[in-house]
Amino acid sequence: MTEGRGTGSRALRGAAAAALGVAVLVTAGPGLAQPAAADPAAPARPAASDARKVMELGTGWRFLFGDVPDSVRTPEFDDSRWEQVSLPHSWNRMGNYAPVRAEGSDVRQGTGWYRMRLGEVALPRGKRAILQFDGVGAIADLWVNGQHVGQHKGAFSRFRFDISDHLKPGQANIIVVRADNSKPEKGSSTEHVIPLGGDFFIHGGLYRGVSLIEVDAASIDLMDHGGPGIYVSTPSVTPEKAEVAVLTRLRNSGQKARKLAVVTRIADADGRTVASASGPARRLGPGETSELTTPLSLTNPRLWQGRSDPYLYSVTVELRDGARVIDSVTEPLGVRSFAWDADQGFILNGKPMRLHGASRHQDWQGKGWALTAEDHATDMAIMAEMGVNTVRHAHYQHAQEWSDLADRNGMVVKAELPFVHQSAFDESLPAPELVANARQQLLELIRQNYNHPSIMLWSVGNEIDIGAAIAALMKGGKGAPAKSRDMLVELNALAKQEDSTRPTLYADCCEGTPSPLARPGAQVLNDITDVVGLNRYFGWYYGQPQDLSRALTSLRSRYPDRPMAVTEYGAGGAFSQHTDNPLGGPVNANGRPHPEEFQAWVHEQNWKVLKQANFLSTSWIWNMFDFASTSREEGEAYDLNDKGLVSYDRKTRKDAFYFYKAQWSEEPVLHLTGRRYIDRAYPVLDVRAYSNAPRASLTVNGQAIGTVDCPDRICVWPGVRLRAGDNQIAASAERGGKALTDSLTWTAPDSANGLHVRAGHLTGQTTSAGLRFGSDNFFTGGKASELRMAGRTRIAPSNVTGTTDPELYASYRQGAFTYDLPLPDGRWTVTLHLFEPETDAAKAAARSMTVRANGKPVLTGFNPAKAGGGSLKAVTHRFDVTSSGGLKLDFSGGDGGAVVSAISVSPAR
Ligand code: GCB
Repeated sequence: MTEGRGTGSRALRGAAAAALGVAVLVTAGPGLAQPAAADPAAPARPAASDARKVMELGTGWRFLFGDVPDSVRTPEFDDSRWEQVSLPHSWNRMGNYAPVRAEGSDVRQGTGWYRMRLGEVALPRGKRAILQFDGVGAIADLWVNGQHVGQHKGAFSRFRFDISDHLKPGQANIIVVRADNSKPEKGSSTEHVIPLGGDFFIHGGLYRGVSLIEVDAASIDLMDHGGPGIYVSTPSVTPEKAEVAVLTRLRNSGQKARKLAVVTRIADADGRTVASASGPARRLGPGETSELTTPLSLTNPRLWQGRSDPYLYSVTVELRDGARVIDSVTEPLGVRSFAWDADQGFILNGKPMRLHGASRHQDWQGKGWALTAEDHATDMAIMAEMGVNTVRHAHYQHAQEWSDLADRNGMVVKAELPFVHQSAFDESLPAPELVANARQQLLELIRQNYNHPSIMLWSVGNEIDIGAAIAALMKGGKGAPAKSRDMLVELNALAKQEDSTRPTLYADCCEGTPSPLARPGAQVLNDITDVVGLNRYFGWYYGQPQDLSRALTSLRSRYPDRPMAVTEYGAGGAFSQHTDNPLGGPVNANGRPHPEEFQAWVHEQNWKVLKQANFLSTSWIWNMFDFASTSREEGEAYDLNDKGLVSYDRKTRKDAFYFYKAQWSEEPVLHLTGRRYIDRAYPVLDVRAYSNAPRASLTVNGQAIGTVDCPDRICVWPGVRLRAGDNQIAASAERGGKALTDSLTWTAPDSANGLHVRAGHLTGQTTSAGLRFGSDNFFTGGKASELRMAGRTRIAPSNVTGTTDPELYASYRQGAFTYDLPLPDGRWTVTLHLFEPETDAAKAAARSMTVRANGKPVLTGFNPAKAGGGSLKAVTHRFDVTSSGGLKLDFSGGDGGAVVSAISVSPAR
């Protein structure tokens, strides 16, 4: 399937659309000076024309959350005691790195009221006043001078109201806005506003800008679903020639007919006109709208080449009434062709290009959704630093500033409709009002973002059946699957009707996965859109990372003709939770802990599979930044989804960030992992670094450890022994003639004190007696299990009795396995912490364990239930051994296998 070569003009809409005529073509050609490279830091948009005046209404607002009397809408109302705020503003704040909700959090859902005294607006004759809102969470109602002007439903799109007839000449004008982010549920105001659910919080308020636009009554249409009124496409692009089509939509809101002409101009990045066209004046009657398409062409165009050369032209359309320019709009133009292909993946300007990306949510710690232009720029800089070349807008329309940045930075973007999680509150069909709202938000998404060259996919839904699947799971597997297919089919058709130049995608949660949410009998949704999007969490919510490969291959054979993308994959990562070995135990994905090293491991393993799946067009990491979600208590955080590679405040990059930076960035990278795991549990460990250098060298306390190759951009120095106390770890490498170094300090325990291993668990534990156990490590074989991982956010406590430390017995390693403990030579006392996890009496009675230390049996035919007086009773077994070249403990035990919860080795007395 080849896209990006559409007809270039959207179908004319509505009977009132009387084409003004096709303009005269003037082309400027190759003789022109080469345009300069696009500057990613250049201002967001060319200045507004003289003909249209834009006034930002960023300051002077008064705000109150909650119930207010009806008189609040009237000009006379006294708001002097309300809080003074400036935009962007939201009352919501949440998400912190602590196990409880932080004091300053604000998770209120309901109505927030904003009032502003506009002052006198001297609207010249023949002009209109348009109030523009760039984004209000989630339903906005506007009153001007006490009169209700209109309502907009949808938290992410721009909308405008013509307030001309509500303004009072010669007096102050009072604007009142009600922003409503009530929780969507049956009977609520947001019952029929997408999204009905999702793993993110809909922040309330005027969280983007508001502006007042003064424009001629005859203008480039400002009332086209919040769109710019001009729509630029490139029906054909070759290195020699680009055909450009500019659809302009005009509106005459005045009382009399006008004769209007349109002049369309393409300028290069230096502002030089490289093509222009003007058409004859045509009549536009009062109240009429009209569309015309202007074809232009560029000879030897400089192509928009993704991150390597995101060259931008601009298109300016001027509207003229006689000799007067009465309106003008400038939009970006990136000349490119692209395709999403089932076999070759993504193709840009005729060449296959490997895309690798991450998703981004629009919230920041302490700010919620109220982001400034600098915040957006910071996010983009961090993503660019990591080497991302494609961004998924999770899960809704992002700010124009952000998409402008994506254009200028050469990111390939998947833009998204916020149709997420569910299509009804129960098993019903979606309500017609909900479908209508989704259609409205889709039209807004497409028209408002049509001109961003970075956007190359429209996502029309994300896991829209998962809400019903979760509900069914909670009812013990009973409950019908969602009935969302027809709605998705309808939205997909609408997207294609609106924009023939970009394909559509749906992001599916479950088909063919071992997820408990893969419902038998669920409607198939992956055959609807052009591109199949897969949110796949192998190694996190289910399965092992390497299982991803088989899952992708099998879905590819099910959908052989459809391009495929992994729309999500990832793992949570906490800054203060660590593991000595990511294979040591199962992770509690929906709870705690989320060791940072485990997150990095899941990414290493997933990327290994994704990198080799050449048919995939792209993959997007979930997620670039930690983001707010009030349904979460996980890792070290509250109200946060901790799958970000970067902290919520953007200040700290997790290890996994550097893994990808080493994979993707052109910059030389050398990063020692585990820099936050300072106080180590073990004095012997594998030192690891991520680097795009071919090899790297390590010193510990100034002593050379060695030089290793860095296959897959991972350098490992195995079994490095640290001294007691502080250790200086330093790595060095060279890439492209550039010397790289990285260093950190770790504190290690004294190896003379032995080793203490918590079996079957990802993190360590300090006992009530103060003995510190590291996480499970030094093992081969066996299976790690944890007692009752239950609960979405909490682990039930261990109910093993007969010990002052039941948590030590909450996990165990089971089966036939070996521990190779790197102990110094000497005489040791080994304590095995054991119990019988099996509550079935016959099975418990059948267990018969044997343990050998350096080949010699130290326990034979041992039955933990018998020794402890029943199942779930702690027992310890102690013996002395002499180690030479380490201590090897072999565990075996017939069918039921051996079981051990902890191994403690201390110097023999
Ligand atoms: C998903 C959802 C996304 C969640 C994510 C998670 O599949 O699409 O909204 O945030 O999983 O972290 O569970």
